[in-house]
Parts: sequence; C-alpha cells; structure tokens
Amino acid sequence: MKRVYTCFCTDVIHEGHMNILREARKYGDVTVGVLSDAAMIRFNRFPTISFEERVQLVRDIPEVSNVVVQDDVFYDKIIHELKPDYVIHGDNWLSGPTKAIRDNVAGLLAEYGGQIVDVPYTYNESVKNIDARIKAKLAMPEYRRKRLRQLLEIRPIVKALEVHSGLTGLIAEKTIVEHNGELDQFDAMWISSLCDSTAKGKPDIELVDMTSRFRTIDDVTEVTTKPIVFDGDTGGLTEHFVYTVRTLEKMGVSAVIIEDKTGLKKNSLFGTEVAQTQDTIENFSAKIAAGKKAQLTDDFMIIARIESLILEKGVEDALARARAFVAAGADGIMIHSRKKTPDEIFEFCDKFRAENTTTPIIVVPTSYNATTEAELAAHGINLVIYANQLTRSAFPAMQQTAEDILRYHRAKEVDDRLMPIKQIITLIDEL
Ligand code: SPV
Ligand code: MG
Repeated sequence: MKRVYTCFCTDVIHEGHMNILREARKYGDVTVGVLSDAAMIRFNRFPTISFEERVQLVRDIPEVSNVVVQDDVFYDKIIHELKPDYVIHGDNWLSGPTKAIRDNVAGLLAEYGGQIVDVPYTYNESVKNIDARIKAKLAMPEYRRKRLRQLLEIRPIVKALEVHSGLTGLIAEKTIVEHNGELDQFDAMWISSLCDSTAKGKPDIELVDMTSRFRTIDDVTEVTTKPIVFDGDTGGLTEHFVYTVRTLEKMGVSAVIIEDKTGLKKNSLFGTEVAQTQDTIENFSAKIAAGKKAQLTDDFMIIARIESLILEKGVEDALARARAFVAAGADGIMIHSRKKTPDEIFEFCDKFRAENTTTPIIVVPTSYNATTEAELAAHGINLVIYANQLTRSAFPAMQQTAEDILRYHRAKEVDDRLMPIKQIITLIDEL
C-alpha cells in the first residue's frame, strides 16, 4: 500500500476536504496532518475550535487511516518522518504566498522520488458560506476579546499593527507574506491615539473624544477578526475610565493601554521638549484598580504604560511603578522610550523579568526601529506594536500625488504609482 499524506488547516470538514480525501484514497493509505494552533495562526486564521476537536473531526472520517500533528506550516519534519509516496493538496497552493509551501514539499519529495498531487480546489457557494460563517464567528466580541490572551500564550512575540479605519484594518487582517521560507502575518491591531487623531486632522492631546474613538473601533471591527489593543491615552478621570472599560469590553476589544500621565497629554515622542506631567503612583494605581473592578469578563486586559523613560526619570523609577501597577491589578506593562537604541528598554525588561516572569511586557519600537522582534522576545517582551508606520507611509504618498496633479494639470503622471481600481475594489469583501 502506498503512503499518501495531506494536511488540513480547518475547523470544519466540507465537500472540498472530502473531495481531496476521496482522491487521496485512490492513491493509497491516507494520513492526515492536523496543523497545531501555533502553525494554524501563521498560515490562516485563529481556530474556532480546540486542537483536540480538530483532530477528532478528521479521525471520524472513514477515508482517513492515521492522524498526526503537523506543528509547522512547512512540511520538512513530517515528510522526513513519514516519507509519503504522495502529498495531495488543493491546487490553490500553486500561486500566492502558499506556493512557498508547495515548493518546499516538491523539494523534499524530490529527494526520494515522492510526488505531489494537486486536485482542483473547491470554492463554490456552499464552501464560501462556510468560510464566511467562520469569519463572522471570529469577529464576534466574545471570541475576539479573549484572543489576545490566547495569542500571548501561543506566540513567542505577538505583533500588532496600527489601524485607524476599515481599510487599514483590512491591511492588518489580510496581509500575509512569505519571506526566507517563513509565512508571516500580524496577530493584532493597535488603535493609536496619534493616528486616530491624525486621520481626523487633530492633535494627539485627548481632543478626539471617546465616542469618536469608539466609532473608529466600530469601523475596524465591522471588517476584521483580529484582536484589538486600544490606546486609551491617560484613561481620563477614573470616574470616566470605568465606563470606557465597560464599553471596550462590550465591543470585543481585548486590551486597553493607559499611560501614567496627567493633565494635558502630549504625544510621548515629544519627550521632554513639551511640558508633560507624570501621574503619581497612588493615583494611577487607583485608576487601574477601579478599571479592573469595573470589567465584567476575565478576558479583557488593562495594561499600564510607564512614561518614566520618556520623561527621563530613569529605569529604577520605571521599575518601582511597574511593581506598583502590577500590584494594583495591571495585566501587562508597556514600557516606552524614544531613544534610538533599545538599551534602556532592555535594562528595564531584564530587571523586571528577574523579579516578575509572567506579566506581559509591551513595547513600541518607533525610535529604536533597528531592533528585531527576535531581540525583543529574547528580553522577555511579549507584544510589539508598530504604532504609526501605516499612517506615516500613506501620508507622503497621498501628498506627492496631490502635488503632482497640481504640477501637471492632469493625473496621468501619477497613474503608475496608483493601485488599479479593480484591485482596490477586490480588497473589499462582499457578503
Ligand atoms: C500612539 O500610537 O498613539 C501611542 C504610541 O501612544 S506613541 O505615539 O509612541 O506615544
Ligand atoms: Mg497614543
């Protein structure tokens, strides 16, 4: 009997999968690999059922002889172990980022004369509907909200991208890249006060009110499924913050980050060039404790952002605050810096991790942008936020286009820089 292998990355078995399995059975004895949670979220999307349930789904299919775990999107380990005569897959992997996976499989099979079988990918109305229903479930507040905590458990470092509209949300949701033999995508979205304000042409001074910030969240949640980390600025008055917590939770936001400043807040990247006042440990701890008391689910996270390094108060001050804020109930610590190198951030993280191994650490490496995710993770950092790069890339592109239309009195000269209308239309999902 020949050995046939296929890998499933799904929460439901539909006619497309059954078609592959029936085809596979014609070639020999069928082993199905079920992608682990960690691999599935790199490749596709967050699972809506547990790994054990996904294994059981496959085990129940008569065409399947063996079920194994595949814990990487690439097949190296599994092919070396199983040495299948055939690997069978839908022909959708002949193009797009997943072509890298097919190329990897082809190379591995060529070493001993194995073969790939590409079967026509089934994408009819019924499969589309199933797909849409899973997405809709992932977007529901009760599923989306808890996903940040789940990702912090699974991922070596969670990556969030700034979004401030439905369109930027779609970019964070859908961008997937194959590079150096790895597939990657963003895990979460950051709703930045800076970029949300900038998109409205307003300064980042808590001027754009919460009701407006919530509308931005609505725009994003309407078209995405990934978890949201909300920039809550100072959190405002404690008496107001408790209401903010309730609303964010209800909307399915996973975390709010509030910074330990008081009075007129200015953006941290101004540092000490503008007057900014840090809140007292006592006041800010009371705000965190009140927020924790107000929240209704265990999923939601209140993250304390420490501005000691921004305000040049030193690492010891930051550590004292981190200790106090964790004691007050903070679910994570964001430490911010505007230095070009990560030295002070790493000093803080190393010292904090020596006394606290579990509380997530969050960073925003805008200024020390040469530091890689792997270096951040090696210092115990759990979440990295790319806080403003989308806005900063779009703005000069739009400005240049506006200038060139004025310069040439027509739009032809800018046209080769523009996304074709057809492509921009297909970015948007239709129901
Ligand atoms: C934001 O994105 O609004 C932030 C991060 O708060 S920073 O701009 O670096 O202060
Ligand atoms: Mg901000």
